[in-house]
Amino acid sequence: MQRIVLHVDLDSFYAQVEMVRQPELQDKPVVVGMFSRDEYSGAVATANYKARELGIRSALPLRTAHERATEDTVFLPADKTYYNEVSDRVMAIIAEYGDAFESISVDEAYIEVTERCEGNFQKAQLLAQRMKQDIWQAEALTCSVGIGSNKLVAKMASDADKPDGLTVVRPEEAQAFLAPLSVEELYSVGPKTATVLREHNMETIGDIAAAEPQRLVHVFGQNRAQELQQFAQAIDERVVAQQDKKQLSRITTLAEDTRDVATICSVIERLAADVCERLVAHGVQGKTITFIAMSTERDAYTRSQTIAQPCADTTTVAQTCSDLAETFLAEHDAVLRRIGVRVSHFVSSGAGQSAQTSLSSFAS
Ligand code: TTP
Ligand code: MG
Repeated sequence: MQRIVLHVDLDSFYAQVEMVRQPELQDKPVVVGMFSRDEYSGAVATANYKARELGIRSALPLRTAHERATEDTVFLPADKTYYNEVSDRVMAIIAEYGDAFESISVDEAYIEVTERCEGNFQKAQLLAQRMKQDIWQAEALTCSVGIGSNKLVAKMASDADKPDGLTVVRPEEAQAFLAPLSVEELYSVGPKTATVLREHNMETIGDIAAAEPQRLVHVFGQNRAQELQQFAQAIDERVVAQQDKKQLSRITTLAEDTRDVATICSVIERLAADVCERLVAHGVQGKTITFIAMSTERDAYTRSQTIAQPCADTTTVAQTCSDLAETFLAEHDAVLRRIGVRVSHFVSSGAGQSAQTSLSSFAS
């Protein structure tokens, strides 16, 4: 079956999260910095696209960023704890869409979708659209997605159209897609390697792909030469390493915004059944059950309870979660837009089934 990998990269991540948190920043250049003493010392973590137009980028000294800034540019200190929380929620959504899921950083992940999409790129494109929509609905964040026949192509495809892009590179197009890009854009090529390649008159990835192998071996040695040429020819067999799941969750958008307990509990029942089905398939049971609520104001709440005996049965999970929801609604006047059920704190149920079992359900 044709292999299909997706790479997801959130757009100007820290800055975008701040713009969701403070909508009044929406039309302004926003710079998130790692301040050391004050907002003039340290470096830029990231800048939104308006600030990038002013020449402000990641790693630029904040002093220089201030010189380039306009009067309405907003400088904010990085709030990593908060970005990690948002990242965890987004990653949980992305993980639901893959047969295997591997997060690479706070805002980047790969998913393998070969089996789920039956090797069909059209299906992968639809899946990516649904995933982007889901992330948007849940968190009001945009991301750029690349689809390719391996990690290398998927990652380079996600870079090709930012922000909010979706780029599909089919296997037969992969070499032509890479060929015109300059050598430093190739995965694994840093500034040093790029300089050496240029000294040998290789400017583009296409030049590396077409180089006489012996010429590359002479410069880089057998192993590295082969690796470079394979990457340049869009060959990459690195697997998407399934990370140990520490939790399983299912979140859905309610048919209508509501705070009606009966309606919410009936949706919880459905979500709990889905989560428990997957717990069983993974051969695990969980001790902590969480009710996830997102309000029409886009505030997110969680309420958890740890139970005495780990379980994977729908009745217990649904009942515990419904109790949590009921208590939450009694304490809060929030109207809910999305709700979710999460089970975490796993212990093995000894069923002996593989943790690699592919997940068959999509978040809706
Ligand atoms: P990136 O994905 O490299 O950048 P980005 O998401 O801000 O922008 P893009 O739209 O181009 O993807 O990095 C993710 C986050 O990591 C970024 O928002 C802030 C943080 N970061 C730093 O703190 N320092 C850095 O030098 C870089 C590159 C990123
Ligand atoms: Mg990013």
